[in-house]
Amino acid sequence: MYNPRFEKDVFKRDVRNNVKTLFRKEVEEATPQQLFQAVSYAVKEAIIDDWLATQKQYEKDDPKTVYYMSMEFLLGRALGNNLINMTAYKEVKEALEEMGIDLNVIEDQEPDPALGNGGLGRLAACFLDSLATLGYASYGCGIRYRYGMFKQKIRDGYQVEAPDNWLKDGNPFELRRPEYAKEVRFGGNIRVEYDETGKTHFVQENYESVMAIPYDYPIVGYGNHIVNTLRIWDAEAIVDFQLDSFDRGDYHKAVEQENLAKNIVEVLYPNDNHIAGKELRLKQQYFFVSASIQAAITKFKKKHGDISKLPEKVTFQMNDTHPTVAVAELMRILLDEENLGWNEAWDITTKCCAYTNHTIMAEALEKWPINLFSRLLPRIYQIIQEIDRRFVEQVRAQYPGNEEKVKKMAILMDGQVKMAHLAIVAGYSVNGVAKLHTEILKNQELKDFYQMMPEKFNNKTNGITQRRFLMHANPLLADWVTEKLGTKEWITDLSKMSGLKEWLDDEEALKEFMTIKFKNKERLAAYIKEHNGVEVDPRSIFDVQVKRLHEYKRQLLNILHVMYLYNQIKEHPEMSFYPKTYIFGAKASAGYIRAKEIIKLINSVADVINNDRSINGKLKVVFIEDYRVSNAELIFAAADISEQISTASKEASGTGNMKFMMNGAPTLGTMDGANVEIVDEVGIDNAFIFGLSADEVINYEQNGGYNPYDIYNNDPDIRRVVDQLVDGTYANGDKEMYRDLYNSLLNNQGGARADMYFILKDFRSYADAQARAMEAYKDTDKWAKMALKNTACCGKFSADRTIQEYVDDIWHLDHVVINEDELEY
Ligand code: H2P
Repeated sequence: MYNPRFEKDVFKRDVRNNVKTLFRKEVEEATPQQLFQAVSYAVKEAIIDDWLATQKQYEKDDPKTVYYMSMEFLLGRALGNNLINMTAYKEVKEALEEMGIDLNVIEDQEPDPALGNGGLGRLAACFLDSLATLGYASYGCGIRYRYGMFKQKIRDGYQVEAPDNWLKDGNPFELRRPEYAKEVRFGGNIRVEYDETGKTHFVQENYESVMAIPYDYPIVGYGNHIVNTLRIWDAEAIVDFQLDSFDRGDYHKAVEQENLAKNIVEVLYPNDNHIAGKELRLKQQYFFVSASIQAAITKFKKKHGDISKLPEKVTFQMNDTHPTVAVAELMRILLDEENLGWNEAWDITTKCCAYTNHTIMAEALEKWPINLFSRLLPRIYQIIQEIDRRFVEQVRAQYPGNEEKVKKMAILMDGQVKMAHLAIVAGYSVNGVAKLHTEILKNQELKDFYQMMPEKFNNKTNGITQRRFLMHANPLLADWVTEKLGTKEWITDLSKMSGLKEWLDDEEALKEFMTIKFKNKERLAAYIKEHNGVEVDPRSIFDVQVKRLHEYKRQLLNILHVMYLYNQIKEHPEMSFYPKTYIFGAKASAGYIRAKEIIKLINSVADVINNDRSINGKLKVVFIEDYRVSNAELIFAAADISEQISTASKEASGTGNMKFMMNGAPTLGTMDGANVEIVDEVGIDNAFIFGLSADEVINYEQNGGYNPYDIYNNDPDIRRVVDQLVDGTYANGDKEMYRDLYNSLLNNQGGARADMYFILKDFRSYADAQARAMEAYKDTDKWAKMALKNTACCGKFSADRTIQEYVDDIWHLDHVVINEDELEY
């Protein structure tokens, strides 16, 4: 362990002591879960020393700090990752082995903290890892949901949601910090008061409030002793008030306060790219934003006093529009508590807040009904009204007589508060998450804003952390990379991976590379056998699509194509066919009916195909239950082909695509999101690209779509597959089970165009790409080269690169170094 204080014997003693004090047991009697706790507390010991050292260094250097505000942090398990970043994984594994404990088994005891849905939340987690590793002061700010993302069970092919009680055994890594609690107020009314100088004061009355209690979670940087903090907030009823109420016999009010507190942090909304517009969600947003900003200001003032200097030391990055009330909350504090005038407060706010857009999906655009918003956040609403009034004035001044512009750009319009508009107007930076996405924002979605304030717009292509998604997920490959490069530098500088290109023509190296892939496929096959009871052949092509289930991500296209292949094999048993295993993993939002139908369809197709002995196991379909960070790590390492098949223009970036690439799986995908940049890096010959371009899609959309019957009527293979949705083939004779999917492909329904996501339109070109991939795989040497080329070209897609760009262009943070010699432990 890099921690100078670490000694194997001390560590072992700590583990033993922990087992004793926590559970009154000997190591030999402890359950794996108890051992996980004991080991984690021993690791935490070491982390705490560096955490303290980091705080001291920050105290001394006084660096500028980014507060990364996010409703979601999809962390995944901490133990293994912490050990990797402490450069202690192998030592600890060894120490535990000597005690008869298997670290892998222990790691499997940790619940996945799933405080996020998909890419957006996982990105936030990768960013924290990179910020710590690069030595930048940062806080992640979020919510300590009592229940994270639900656990998915598949029953009879259907998704069933079970609560994720991730805290039931306690969380060894977190720290409760009641000394930093903040009160957050909701509702009531605003009374205007004038003081003796005639100055106006706004006083919130008759409100309900809760106490926000922070829980700090260490974010360990790689090998640099930096430990940053993820601060997630829990809610508690305000005790004094409660007692007081009891005294007055106001039992009801006290119970209400309790309930308010309990409800706010109860559960993560399981919607991905879709906003349900529930009042509780707005409460959650204001709750964590208000607490985080109050805490940031308290911290700043303690050190600096002069609030006008805030932008020099603090920046708030809003991860999507979810935390956008931050803008108004900061204004409220500056106006009402710091007593600044509007202009000064606005000047500070617009130098402190920046916004990241993650999607152009219309259903993800956050708009709140004004009546709900103003009732819940009366003072915040007043402030937004004033921001809007001044902004609309500006629009009118710049575009005289153009009321169309005002309609399109105002923050308050048609009875709604438009959060993206607020974020753009108040933010000093607006960024998209991949080149193509940022261009679409500038030229389509946010065109009016781009024209008015082009200087705010910039691109920050997403990235992922190689520490988790290569080192931890794929230790065999990680070691091989280190050996071939002759250095470990890639761990903190992923551009070094390009050195692997030297081995592209080395037969021996290619063989080793593919042997590692094979071992990882065996590992995944064992997992599938254990969890699905399905036998899959690691020699078959593992073709993988794992991500949230969403129509635009087009899992339906994938499974329809599998149905097509199955028809082909049945019809032409003699045709040349390389055995394939199609692997899916996806959660659907609980209320997203069509997404759930698609899950059922995948499982039904799996059932039919996997049980058809006549095809000799040429084709298998597996739906991995409860896709989450921990099993994702196994899956990425084992994939041969990475399916990234969203309708072009719809996937802002994607980050799974990068994880597959890093682990040596070529992309089979559309020119969408970061796929475009992946192809730029790896070359078009090392990917399988198909389908409409973003421009073509947008063009069709602007002209009312296309007619899927043209395809259905003219392509018998496609027609057959579509008909199989309603002829009972995959539904035990039930012709209605998939009628809705069938209709969605062929018929306009209410507001929705037939085949909105161009599945039939792209089908042929997808099938061609699939065929090309299979041909390529048959040529083992060529394939190995292609796979290695993907790993060798993944350098750009490190979150370290992304974060450095945020630092250089948006945040302007100071780099902090902890000198090992000065550590006091
Ligand atoms: C979203 C986008 C992805 C993007 C990610 C991170 C919202 O993720 O759709 O394209 O890569 O943010 O910027 P997801 O759909 O997985 O929740």
